[in-house]
Amino acid sequence: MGKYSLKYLCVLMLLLLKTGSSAFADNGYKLWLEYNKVGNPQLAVAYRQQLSYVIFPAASDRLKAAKSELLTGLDEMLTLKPVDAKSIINGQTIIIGTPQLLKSFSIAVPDSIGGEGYLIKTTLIGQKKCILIAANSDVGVIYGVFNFLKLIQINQSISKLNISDHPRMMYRVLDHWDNLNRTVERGYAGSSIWNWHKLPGVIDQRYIDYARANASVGINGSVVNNVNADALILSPQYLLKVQALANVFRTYGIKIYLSVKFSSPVELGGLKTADPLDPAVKKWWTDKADEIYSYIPDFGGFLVKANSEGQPGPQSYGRTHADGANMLADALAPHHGIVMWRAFVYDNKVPDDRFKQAYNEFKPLDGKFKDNVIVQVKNGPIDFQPREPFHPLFGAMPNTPLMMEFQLTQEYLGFSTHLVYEAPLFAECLQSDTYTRGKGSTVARIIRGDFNKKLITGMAGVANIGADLNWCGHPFAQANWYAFGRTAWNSDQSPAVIADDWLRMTFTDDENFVSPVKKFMLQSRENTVNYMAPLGLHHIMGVSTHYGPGPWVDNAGRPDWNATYYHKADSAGIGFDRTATGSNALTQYAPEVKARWESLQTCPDEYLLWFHHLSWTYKMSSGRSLWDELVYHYYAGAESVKQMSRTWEKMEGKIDAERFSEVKQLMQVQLNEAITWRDACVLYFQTFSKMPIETTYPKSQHPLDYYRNTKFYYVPGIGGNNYMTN
Ligand code: GCW
Repeated sequence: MGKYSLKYLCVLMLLLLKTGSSAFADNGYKLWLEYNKVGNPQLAVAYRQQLSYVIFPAASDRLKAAKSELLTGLDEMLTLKPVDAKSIINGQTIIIGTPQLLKSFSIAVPDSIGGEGYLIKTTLIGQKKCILIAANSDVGVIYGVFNFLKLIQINQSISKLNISDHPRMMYRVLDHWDNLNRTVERGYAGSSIWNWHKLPGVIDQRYIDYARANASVGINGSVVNNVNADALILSPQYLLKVQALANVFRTYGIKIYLSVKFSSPVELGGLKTADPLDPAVKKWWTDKADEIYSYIPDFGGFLVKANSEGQPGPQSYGRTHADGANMLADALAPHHGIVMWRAFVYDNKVPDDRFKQAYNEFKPLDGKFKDNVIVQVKNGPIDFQPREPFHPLFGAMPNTPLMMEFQLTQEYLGFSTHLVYEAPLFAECLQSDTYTRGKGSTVARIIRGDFNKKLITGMAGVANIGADLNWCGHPFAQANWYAFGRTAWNSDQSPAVIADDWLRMTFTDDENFVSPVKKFMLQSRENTVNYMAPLGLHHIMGVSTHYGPGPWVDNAGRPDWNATYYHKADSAGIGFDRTATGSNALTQYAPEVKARWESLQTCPDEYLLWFHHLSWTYKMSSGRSLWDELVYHYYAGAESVKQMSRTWEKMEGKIDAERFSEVKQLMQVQLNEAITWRDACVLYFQTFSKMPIETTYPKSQHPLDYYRNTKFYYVPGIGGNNYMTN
């Protein structure tokens, strides 16, 4: 091949790569920060014109990071390198900064946007038109820059901007369930991104990109280790590694937190006890906190799982959760750290209904926690099931800050082979009305402190991130990380808007792609509820691995780990009676909520079997019998996956070939697994109902025993050598 033709080919290749041609591969590493070229030529010209000059003197690390992001984004999307300017060129300048810089241009930044908020607006400064990004702090500037870049990513006009935004929640935190040996509990995207062995010496580019991605959606905290914690994390050797991560995160406004094991004073400190009221124990934690802050001056604080699933805790010494949390809070308070104390507790004594335990243990402690403690409550009362009613603790502890805990990793939503967009799940819980402060006291308003301004506020998401090239295992699982950040920032944002932005930023702005794909994203969680656990069924997955269906599980280590404990199917019917004739868990809700869910006239189908045990022939509002309705939902769920994959096939050529093909294959796996869920559950429940499955439905390919006897080896999400099975 001649010299020129080779050069020509290279240039052509580069051009094609730059335009994001769908013929080329994209492994998804860049997440929603793809910074695709702006395809519309007029728009690109207008952007370039308005952004020809930049006034952005960046002195601090954070401002430098913000500036570098801005320049990278503009270069990648517009092939634009704006000229660094000192004065404003009319209509062609973007000016960015905090009050200090903006003072010289006589621009005031309003206090109302707070420490982390920002303004993005078109304005006149000395008769000259320009775009202004302003914030009260460096981190506010970072958020402003990311959101400005987003406008270009989603191809919005920047001619008349007037945006003012700030986070509604103080602590917006990812919880990693990552072990020090790099396994990830309930992780489905490869091993832990934290390479503890190479830390602190080697700073992987991933840590920086992780922090960038978080900052782009306003996440400001990261708990880097599993709540089933290893005491070693507090050893000097590991604290040095944690410090190295903290140094990376700090640039992007992210604080580092650690999960701590309550027995650390014994395991690490050699004390005889971890009793929170013991002076030596208190001293141990106070000294430990001082030591941590000597490494990491802006350390965020501790996350604690205590007296739950075998973890040590204050109750082992006859003390309460408040005693334990407050002791740690005292140790952190001089440094302004916080304690996130989890309410996910259920003890071994097997209560009448696990649903009620957290409320029973925590409600009496309302108002007894120190100001820097926040109680972290899972969205529902059992455990991140495909659908749960909101946790009855929301609204029940008016004098205690409650931090929402959502699970982004899809432990109960099909791991990383099922496309499930979780924003509708978040919204369903957050918009639920607790009625505890009258009509309209939604979960969102409770946790953001609308009814008690003194409280600290926060939201946590159990991370779905691993060392897979695309971070989250499934290309669409990235949307859950993204949506979590956006929701924690402002829980009133609609799942549709978030999905729309994410699709445009991650894949393409092509309406013929965005619109059909957004539609199925919004439907995807309901699909999965349908083929896994419709009508309020819950906890019917495989034992221990939590993979695949396991409605027959009746011999797990504890009664409340059995599926049969929850569905209670028998010849008379199915469902958990939580009304007055049953466990009476409904009394934990406000009277309005209780009344609605306990009456069969008003209880929505979605929650029916959460609260009622009903006969197989019970007549549903659709006119079908309960049995027929159940079967209908299982079949509709699997069918919807088929429809989704048909829509996806039409997307070929609209995005890069690599992610197109990966999603296509994953959808086939999802379909097969959905059919397995459907057939296994329908056949199993039929052994009780003894009622027929309509002949128009496709028959199960296998008998029930086939599903019961199928073993799955090396299911991801469990550490160590635990390779078995259901
Ligand atoms: O649902 C259970 C998970 C455990 C997890 C626990 C928790 C980290 O199966 O793997 O442990 O919840 O939230 O503490």
